This record gives sequence, structure tokens and C-alpha cells, in this order.
Amino acid sequence: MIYDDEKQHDRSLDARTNEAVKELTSLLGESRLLLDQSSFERFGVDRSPGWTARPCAIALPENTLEVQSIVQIARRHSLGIVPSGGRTGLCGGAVAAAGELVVALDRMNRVMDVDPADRSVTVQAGMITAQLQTLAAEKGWFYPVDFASSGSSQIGGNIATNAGGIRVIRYGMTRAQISGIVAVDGRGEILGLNRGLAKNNTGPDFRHLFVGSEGIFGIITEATVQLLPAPGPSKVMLFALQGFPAILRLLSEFSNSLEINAFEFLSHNALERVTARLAASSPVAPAPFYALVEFEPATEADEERAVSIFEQGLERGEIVDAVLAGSEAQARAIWRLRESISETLSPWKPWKNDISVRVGRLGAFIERASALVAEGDDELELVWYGHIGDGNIHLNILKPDRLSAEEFAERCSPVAKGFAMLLQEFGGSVSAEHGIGLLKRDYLKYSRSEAEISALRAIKGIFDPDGIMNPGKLLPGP
Ligand code: 2HG
Ligand code: ZN
Repeated sequence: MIYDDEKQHDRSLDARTNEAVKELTSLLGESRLLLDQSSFERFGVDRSPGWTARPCAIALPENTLEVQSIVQIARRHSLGIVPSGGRTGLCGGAVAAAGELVVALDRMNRVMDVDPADRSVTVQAGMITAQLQTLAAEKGWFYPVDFASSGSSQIGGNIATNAGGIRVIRYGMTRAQISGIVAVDGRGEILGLNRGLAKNNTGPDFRHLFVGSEGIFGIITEATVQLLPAPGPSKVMLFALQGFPAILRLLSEFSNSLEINAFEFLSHNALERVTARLAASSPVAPAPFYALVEFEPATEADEERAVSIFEQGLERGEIVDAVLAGSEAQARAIWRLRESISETLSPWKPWKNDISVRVGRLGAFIERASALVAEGDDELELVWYGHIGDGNIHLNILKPDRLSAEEFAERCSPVAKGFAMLLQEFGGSVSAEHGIGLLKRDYLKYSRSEAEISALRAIKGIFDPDGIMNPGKLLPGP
């Protein structure tokens, strides 16, 4: 009997999906509604491991009005929608594993407007982040948000996840650069949010609700991006350091006296694995930790100041070695060591932690977090790295070959839970920059209160009354 009910349910679901697919095909044509298995596998997952792609179709709209029509069709047939950018996320936020329609923005990469007076550009949401950086540079301007996957990620996805990356310490996250958003919400309404205005005091700014919303309110289709004047030349240094306290002292010395663009750190095993993969050698002597510092010297005295910070640290025994890149190529080679870590570790299907606390609490937090991890499991290799200058640490735990995915998850979850509880105590975040998606829903409550989560649910209900937008993501299950 139950079995028959389920079949009945499946049949009506299939019938609804088929009807929606028919309407979508007549809207977009066969070339822009993909129904083949290889497209499903390409568009149905992100970069986090362990998902099986099971979308019902992939829609490739070309403008906001088409997105609106797609949402209206999906809503009529109660079909879930997964908005899809470059799918470089690490939390399952763009995964379609339950028969949803994927709306991929790949064909929406046009420049809509360039405004020299405002120093802003308006682009469609499918523009690749690196193209936006190039577009800005061609005009003599600068788009500061940058990270290893900027060659594939899209600006719409960056906004929906409020992407961070390597220059947050100086310029903030994606949110800081976005002066306007056009989105189609779950009701099928087109919303033009803030329209690129610098001043707009007409009540709560819904633009900021859509930044970091992970697609649960609607699909971002266009963005107005506030660009910056091109920065001056920068210098890159790599330090080899004795431990976390030495990193934190270096951070405070640099940030109190110099204009820092980035302050990143990596552990010894991270550097070892990266140099092995890139067949490169380390430019500094071995040490437990390394810090990569990029700063913008205003005068020669600033460069001398950086060197004297190094000399004093060496004298105190906190710094083991350091190198100052003498050319663009050397600076790029040092950055490559940092930016290649995530990809280097991916064959080990790591258990990822992307956490943050306020910079002033980093020292105490790291001490407690290290003790918590040390109490754990000797068989697990821990790789620490991250942005640290903005309070963001990544801890990747590598899966030993002999463990199945399930066994590994079981071994890691005490660390993840312990971290979440520690973060709650420190007022930190269980997701500093990667988002929540499907992976971290159960941990949201350690960083956001019950009252906040229920308000978020209620807001979703307004923009998406039928719950079709990115179902199952971000919000914990009932
Ligand atoms: C990075 O900082 C990225 O390299 C990826 O945020 C971090 O893969 C990770 O854990
Ligand atoms: Zn990161």
C-alpha cells in the first residue's frame, strides 16, 4: 500500500516534471535545455565530494526575462530550482541531487553598462570573476575580490555566497563591492535592488539580503559592481615561522605599520605537499608554519620597515627565514604555493573546516583548537592554512586510503562538532567564506541563534512562498 502511494507520488512528480520540461523546451529551444547525462553530471554538482547529480534538466537562459519565465514555469509545476554559477563551491550549495531544474547562468556573461563617473560596471551574473578583474584593469580600475578559483567562478555565484578570498583584510568580501543587484525571486518577480546608488536611505536594503543568500530567495541575474582605483605596486614576502604565536605577532606588526593587501598562512605539510605537486622548491628554510604577506609600500621607508620586522623576529627566534620577492615572477611563484593548496589536497577528499573568529581572539582560539585536535586521532593528517589576517582559518583533514568515506566522516565529526562548539564559545563563525549549502546546515545553529534562523525561514517564505528556490540548502531541516 505504502509502495503504491509512493509510486503514485513518483508518477505525479514525473508528470509534472515532464510538463515543465515541455514548456521549458518551447521557451528555450532544445539547444538551451539540456537533458543528457553528461550535462547532468557537469551541471549538477559543485567541487565538494560525495554527491550524485540528479537534476531533471539544465536551463541556459540568456537574460533576466527568460529567467523570470523559467521561474514562473517551475513554480506552476512545483519544480525545485538550483541556481548555478561556476560551481566552484565547497559546501554543496549548487548541488542538484533530487530532480531539480538547474538554471545555469553560463550564457549570461555580457557587460550591460560601464559608468566612468561612478567607476562601476553592470554585468550579467554569469560573468567569470577573472573576466571582471580584466575588464576593470582594462579601464585602469581594480576589482579586488580574488581567490584560486576566480578563473571559473561567476560573479552571481560570488554574490550569492559573498565570496571572500585573499584580499578581504584590505578590501572586504564581495558584499563591499556590490552596489546593485537584479534578481528574480521565487515568486517570479524581478527585483532591482539599490540600482548602483552610493546613497539610498529608503529603508532596509534588500540587496544585502541577497548577498550570501545561497540562492534560497531567488536567482541573481545582473550586478552593478563598484570598482576601485588601480592600486600601487605591491611587495610579497614569505616568512618561515616557529608557531602560531609568531604568526600572530608578525600579523600585528605588519597591520599596525604597513598597508597590507593579504596575510595568509600555511603549515609545513601544506607547503611540502604543494611543492611536491608543482615540482617546485621552497624559497625559505623549513619551519612549522609559513606566512605570506603582500603589502603596498607607500615609500622606501615602508620596505625598510618590513625588513626590520623580519630582523627583529629573527633575533627573537620567532622567525626562521624569509624571502622578499624581487620580481613579479617571484611574487607569482610564492602566491602559487598558497593558492594551489586546495587543489593539491583534493585527491585526499579532505574534511574541510572553514572557520573564523575576530582577529583579537585568534591567539586564544588557536590554542584551544590545537588542543582539541591534538586530543583526536593520530591516524588523521591535519593541514592548516588560510587567510588568518582576517581571522579565517582552513583546516583540512586528509582521508587515509584505508578508510571508506563513511568511516572517515565518522572519525572527523567529533573534531567538526568540537570546533563548532568552540566557535560558539568564541562568538566565531562555522563558515567564514565557503557558505553553508548542504554540508554545514547542521552546524548553522552554532553561529546563528534560533531567533535568527526562524527569521531567515520567514523571509524565505516571503520571497519564495512555494519553497522552490535551492531547496534544502542553507536552512537546517525541520
Ligand atoms: C582557499 O583559501 C580556499 O584556498 C579553499 O578557500 C580552502 O579548500 C579549502 O579548504
Ligand atoms: Zn579560503
